[in-house]
Amino acid sequence: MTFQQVYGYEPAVRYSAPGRVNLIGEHTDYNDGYVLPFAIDRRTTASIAPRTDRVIRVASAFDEAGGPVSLSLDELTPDAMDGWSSYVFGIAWSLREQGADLADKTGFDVFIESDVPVGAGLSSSAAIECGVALAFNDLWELGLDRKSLARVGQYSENHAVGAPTGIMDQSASLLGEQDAVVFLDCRTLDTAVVDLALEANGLEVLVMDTRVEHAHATGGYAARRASCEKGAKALGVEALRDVAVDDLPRAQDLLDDETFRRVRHIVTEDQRVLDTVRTLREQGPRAIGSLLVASHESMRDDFEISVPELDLAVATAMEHGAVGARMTGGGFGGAAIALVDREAREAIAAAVTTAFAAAGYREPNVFTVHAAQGARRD
Ligand code: GAF
Repeated sequence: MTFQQVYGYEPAVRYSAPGRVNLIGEHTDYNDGYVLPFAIDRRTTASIAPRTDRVIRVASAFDEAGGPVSLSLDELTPDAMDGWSSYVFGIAWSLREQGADLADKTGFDVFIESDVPVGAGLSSSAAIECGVALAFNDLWELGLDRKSLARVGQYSENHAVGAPTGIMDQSASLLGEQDAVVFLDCRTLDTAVVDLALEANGLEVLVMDTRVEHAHATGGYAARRASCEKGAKALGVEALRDVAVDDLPRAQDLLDDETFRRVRHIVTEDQRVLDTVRTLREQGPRAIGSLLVASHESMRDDFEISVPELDLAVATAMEHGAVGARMTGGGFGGAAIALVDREAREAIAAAVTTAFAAAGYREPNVFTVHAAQGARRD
């Protein structure tokens, strides 16, 4: 299915935006903390043509129902949207909610294609949101910068799609740069681009998608967020970002065991992000392996968002010589990453696949990713 096949004419413009891998800094974004993601070389493309009325029509290559779904700019409310098309309509709604005047704007025909795997924890949803946000911002001449567009995407995800997520994924998709990670302070939205230098060091990042499906609109993600808010309140801070590693003994006295372990993950993870940035700058990527592994252990034992498949992928990669490995993204399924020597890639991928078969798990999808440029007009 193509734009031409759905709408009967050619699109005027194409915008694309990438998925992301988070190198380290998990669940720290909604605690006003630090994250270190990178945009990947898997992208979503939005082909678009302006219309003369106020209707937005949306279709996609992956929607088996085929025909476009329509919504007028005058009917935009979260209740009027459902399914994957709310990732597109939600952006128009969110732009308006964030103050854009759409009163004299006209709509678009939109067609979405993507090679970001869905449900793998690689932010296929943020890739749609960010490509569409950049396109609508340009075509409607709204003049928002990329950090504001990340907020628009997060607002849509939170209130139109209904997942209580942070700002990391949209920031990575909009601000990513080739061969670099995005160091983001989620309180101030200050960013620094940090060289990843994988190629110069003979390294690659392997994604090990467990194909265990997760959904952040329900369940564990929201529960973890609530635990963090409970911990911050009990400790009298605005957000867990304001708790230092040295404050943890006092926190342990004040909190129940489960809340304390959630807090400990966030506080130590923020520190690991800072340590990873310093290590990358001073020593290069080969020196960050133990930080990645410590992050995984903290998510497995303290934050309890891993699953046996993710633990097996990480353990097998490490046993077969990975420099470091950890689950990436929100957890409860999805993917782990391993930092590996280029020459060891095939052997580690094969070992993970063999270990999954031996454990009776679904065959994992193992592939290499590179740090790529963020959202752009193609
Ligand atoms: C998901 C969310 F969308 C992000 O905001 C972030 O919280 C992540 O899980 C965990 O670090 O990807």
